[in-house]
Amino acid sequence: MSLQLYYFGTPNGHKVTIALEEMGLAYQLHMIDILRGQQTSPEFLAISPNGRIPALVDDRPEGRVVVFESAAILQYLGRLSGLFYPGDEPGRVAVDSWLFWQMSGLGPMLGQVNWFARAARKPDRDPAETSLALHRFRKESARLFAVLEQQLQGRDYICGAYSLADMACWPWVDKYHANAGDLAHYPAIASWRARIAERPAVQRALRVGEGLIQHDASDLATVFRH
Ligand SMILES: N[C@@H](CCC(=O)N[C@@H](CS)C(=O)NCC(=O)O)C(=O)O
Repeated sequence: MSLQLYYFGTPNGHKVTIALEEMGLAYQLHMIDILRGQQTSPEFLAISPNGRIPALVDDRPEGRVVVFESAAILQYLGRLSGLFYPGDEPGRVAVDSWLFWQMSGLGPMLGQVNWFARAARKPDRDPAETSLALHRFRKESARLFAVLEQQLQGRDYICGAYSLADMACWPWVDKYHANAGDLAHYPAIASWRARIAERPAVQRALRVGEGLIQHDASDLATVFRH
């Protein structure tokens, strides 16, 4: 099998399993247990120099392709399959714009809310430090949700037809929408979220790797120690 996915079950990992399942591409799964530090092993860093999942290797007859950064992986799979990534320039640029929006804004902001919310619960943290950070990242998350809500007016999917842009944004919105406030304030996002959740490929994608790794509370304490 030529496609090898290096993966852990987080929103950035789910983007890629959603794309692979939607496109019907066969792949071999390599679990990278980020709660136990496997993302820092020399073997993984040789594939993903930034030490983050996901990463993808494609052994092609003309040479090995190695891709890290989830949006770069989605674009690669879109070009490979010819699916969910328009062939015309205006359509492709629109999908790229929302992919970059997710990578630079939506994902990092929702992720920072998670981090600071956890930090705020620790007794040794300065509450002023965490509350200012939480205020900033929650506010920016809410602003980004308002942008997405506007984009979804009169559209079932972000760029009209279901695309890589939805695959990138959906796992973050699905799991962490509470970081941006009450989803009831964003009815178009709520319907979009439910519409995509019904897709069989998405449901399969979320189950990938299920049960392969067992964790306990001490693993979580390790990853959130800093
Ligand atoms: N911009 C990267 C972010 C990847 C990323 O942050 N991955 C997380 C899991 S969602 C990770 O590997 N974390 C390991 C760590 O923090 O050491 C992408 O979209 O691929």
